[in-house]
Amino acid sequence: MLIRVPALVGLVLVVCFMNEQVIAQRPGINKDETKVPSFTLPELLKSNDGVFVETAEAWQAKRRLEVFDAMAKNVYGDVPKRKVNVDFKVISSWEIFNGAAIRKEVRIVFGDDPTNFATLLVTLPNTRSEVPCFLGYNFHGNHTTTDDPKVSITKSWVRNRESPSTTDNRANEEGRGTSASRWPCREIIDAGYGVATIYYGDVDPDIHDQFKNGIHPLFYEAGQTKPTKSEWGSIGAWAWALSRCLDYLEQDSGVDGKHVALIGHSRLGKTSLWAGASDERFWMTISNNSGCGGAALSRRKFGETVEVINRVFPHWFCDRFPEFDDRENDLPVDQHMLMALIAPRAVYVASATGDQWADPRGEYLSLYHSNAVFELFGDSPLQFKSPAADEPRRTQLRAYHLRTGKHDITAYDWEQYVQFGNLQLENSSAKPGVK
Ligand code: GTR
Repeated sequence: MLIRVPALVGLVLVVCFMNEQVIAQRPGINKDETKVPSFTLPELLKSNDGVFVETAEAWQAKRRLEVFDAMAKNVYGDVPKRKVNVDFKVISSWEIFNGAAIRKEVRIVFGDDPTNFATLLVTLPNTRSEVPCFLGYNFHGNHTTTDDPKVSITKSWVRNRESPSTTDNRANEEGRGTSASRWPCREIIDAGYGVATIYYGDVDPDIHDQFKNGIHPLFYEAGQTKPTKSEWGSIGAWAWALSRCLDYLEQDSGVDGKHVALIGHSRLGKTSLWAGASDERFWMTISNNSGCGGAALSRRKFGETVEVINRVFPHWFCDRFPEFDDRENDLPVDQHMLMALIAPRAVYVASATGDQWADPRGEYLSLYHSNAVFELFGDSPLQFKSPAADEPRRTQLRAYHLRTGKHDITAYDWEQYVQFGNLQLENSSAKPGVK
């Protein structure tokens, strides 16, 4: 019997997402704090040669590199060495909000084939000064983040949704504005920030096809057909492309390239954390409900586990990560190290009470367990006990909140991020919208 390839891919996806839902309710998944196993986290400050680093300089020059390497080789994968051309072109721009903001679409071409592109949607206050800017991926296409009829619709593969906003894995007009609540653009602009968003599937479609689509093949050496065991999966590729977005934003005269904050929800929060750890040009990193493989400590095995995430999403991490399925204690790293890699730049972790799958306590604890490194840079320590719901907690460089509600990114979350951004700018005596 002949099965057409698209039908087969569709079937695999349906099974994959059924699996995702079944697993969320599966009895074997622990959502009971008293059943969290006891564990010891890998030492942040102890170098591979056994010597403890004691200063910020030694962390930066020595231990940080070791931690980054271990995190890359075992979890997210290394970026391949091959160099790939990336070109930017502003393809359109127009005014919105009665002239209060300028919006533009920037085409980012990866490699030599001009049809291989992603579109960055940039919205900036219509001032003549450089502004700090949020940068983050969206899940379903730029046109879903706003009602603006001028925003183009991606032609890339998109996940089918229950609503009529997608047809055969292609986006359509019906999807326009359907995720606008996650992108409160007017409020962000009024606060003096710009906002840039890009559809993650333009970079690498979120479907496991053995890395044939998306940007991975551009990096293959002769004869190579998929990333090596320690090379990047999809999260690594998405994170790399955020750095290319920053390359563009640094050139945009309306953006203060030294104040570009990464923001990401869920799998895209995992991505923003890895991008913030990988590229020290990013100013601030925000993880919204990122969970397993993001902010949550893997060793807690609370909610989604390493084994589950690797089974359901085999393309997200590097091929070495599944070696630690149900063997979290053998992992040379844990996610507190991801937080530490961001120091001394600011990091914000947010959880939601209704999102136990992402392990809110574990998300807080990885921030807490990064104390040793942040303190080297003069940050105050976080206390062990998690804050109560809707009571954000901040140090100079780190912040956390547990929002009441479900797995989502809401106006409340954004308000906290903008406030934290303002505090960072005040501390560095730069103000939004002012050079
Ligand atoms: C879930 C997955 C999580 C999280 C989430 C999302 O199915 O288990 O790790 O990434 O998807 O991205 O919405």
